[in-house]
Amino acid sequence: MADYKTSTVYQIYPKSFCDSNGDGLGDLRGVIQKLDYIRELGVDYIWLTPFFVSPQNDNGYDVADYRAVDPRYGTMTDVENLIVEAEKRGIGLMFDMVFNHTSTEHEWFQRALRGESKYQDYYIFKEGKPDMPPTNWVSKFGGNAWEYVPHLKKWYLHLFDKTQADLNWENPQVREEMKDIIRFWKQKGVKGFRFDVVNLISKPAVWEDDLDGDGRKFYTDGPHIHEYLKELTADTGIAELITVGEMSSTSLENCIRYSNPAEKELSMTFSFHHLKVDYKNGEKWELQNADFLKLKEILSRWQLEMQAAGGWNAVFWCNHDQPRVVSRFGDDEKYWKQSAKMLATSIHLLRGTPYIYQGEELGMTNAPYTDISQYRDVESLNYYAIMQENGKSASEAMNILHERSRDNSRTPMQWSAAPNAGFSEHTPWIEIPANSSYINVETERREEDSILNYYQKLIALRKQERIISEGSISFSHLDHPDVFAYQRTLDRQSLLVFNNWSANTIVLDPLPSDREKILGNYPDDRQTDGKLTLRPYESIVYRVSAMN
Ligand code: TEU
Repeated sequence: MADYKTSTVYQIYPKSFCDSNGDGLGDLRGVIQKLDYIRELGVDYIWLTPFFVSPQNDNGYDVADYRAVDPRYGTMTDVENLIVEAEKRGIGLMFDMVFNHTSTEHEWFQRALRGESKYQDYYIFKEGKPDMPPTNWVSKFGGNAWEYVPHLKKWYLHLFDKTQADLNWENPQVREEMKDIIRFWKQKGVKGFRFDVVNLISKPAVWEDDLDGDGRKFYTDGPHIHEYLKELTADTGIAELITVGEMSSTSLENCIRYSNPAEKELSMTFSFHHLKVDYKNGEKWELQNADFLKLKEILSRWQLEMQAAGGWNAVFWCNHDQPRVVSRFGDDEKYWKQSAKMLATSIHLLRGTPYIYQGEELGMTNAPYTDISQYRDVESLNYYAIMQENGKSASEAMNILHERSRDNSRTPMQWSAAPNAGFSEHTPWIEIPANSSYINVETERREEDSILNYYQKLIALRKQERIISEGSISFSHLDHPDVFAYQRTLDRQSLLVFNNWSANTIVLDPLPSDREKILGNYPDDRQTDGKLTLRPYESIVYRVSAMN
């Protein structure tokens, strides 16, 4: 498989990708049916979100059997066929390992409930009184992070939903179980692993209240996290594969350690600080306009410090938890096409491995839902109630959901203008936006200037230009209110990347005379008297002899 520095990863949320058996749910055979489309994109890996046996309280991030395929998605034979068929097309599969917690329907947790102490020690159970949780920590899905089990007279920890019980990684038997799960899928030909909230697995030795927060300071990038990752990687041989850790509320210092090859932990990390610049006071459920200067500060700092220290970023805007980037940071109406392409250019030429979330390459938008009954996500439904308990009106809560809900990225993939966007012959499990009439694969394949065709050019460019995967990076115009600009340099050449994040027309400094335009999201290159003019949401990439 391709080296992760020249690769692009395509994320598939199977429940919303393609329904092959007409039940309204996407499935693994649907993914197999679309492999030629994915190959046409030019990507190297598919990150498949969990399809393992699960009660689906968190759409599969509540795993009840790590080695078995949930019948909703298909069979083990389907998985094996998917791995083989993808490999035939030069595509490796990256599976999603949810190792911070299991579903409370997992056999281990059920045996713990039956009083088996071995399995109680697989989780974080604490004796206590029914009205006194061990700490005041708050679940990331709202409410208490502890659930009381009356017949055991114990609490168990769940950083997410109460049906997602946190595993006790301090227990060597738990670590061995996790390694065996990795070995099981590795020997089936899986070529990569994404580790879900993996920086939360190491819990503190002392359990105490958080007097000024929700408890995350005690378990985020916890005391033994680097030891556990080194052990997991060394004992399973996954250093030869592509691995990425989802790092919730992490630090740059830790991400350097997680991703520097000398540390033998992971290939790269997902961090989310750049995706909180529209969170008011850092709160997801409080809206504010995106702070563009802060976004550039975060992106440039992480790029420069990871470069200096030998770390490696996953670079991305979208995933199954985030709103659609063209609605969030672009303009999904007047400048829909230009801004979607500009956002892609902004991220794909950075130093790191780009991730594309299904439908992002089409410019799919947020869901235009108007009623709470249209939402499905456990986090969204919980916070719809919590926001109103905290004084927001129902319409204010709906407005916030429209901007923040994870369902924005979980509407079905838009394949065509046909009913149900070609996703299914049956009513889909979640509603499809009406704009699937023009935002879809079939339509965009036919359009020379489509967002889809632009993504293909970007993906191909990473393979053609070593300067993108190996070059150094530096930034300019960091204090400009509308422009995100950076330079990539290798040997005697530089790429100059300019992105106008606004509807304003911008005029910048004179350009080197030896410039060669290699990419842009407008059809022509209208430059006058040596200055650089950027039209609304315009991106331009020039090759020049190395800037000093
Ligand atoms: O996400 C963890 C995570 O950081 C997000 O869920 C975030 O906390 C949430 O959206 C609030 O902003 C991973 C998975 O990507 C997510 O789908 C799961 O729900 C979660 O872990 C629990 O497994």
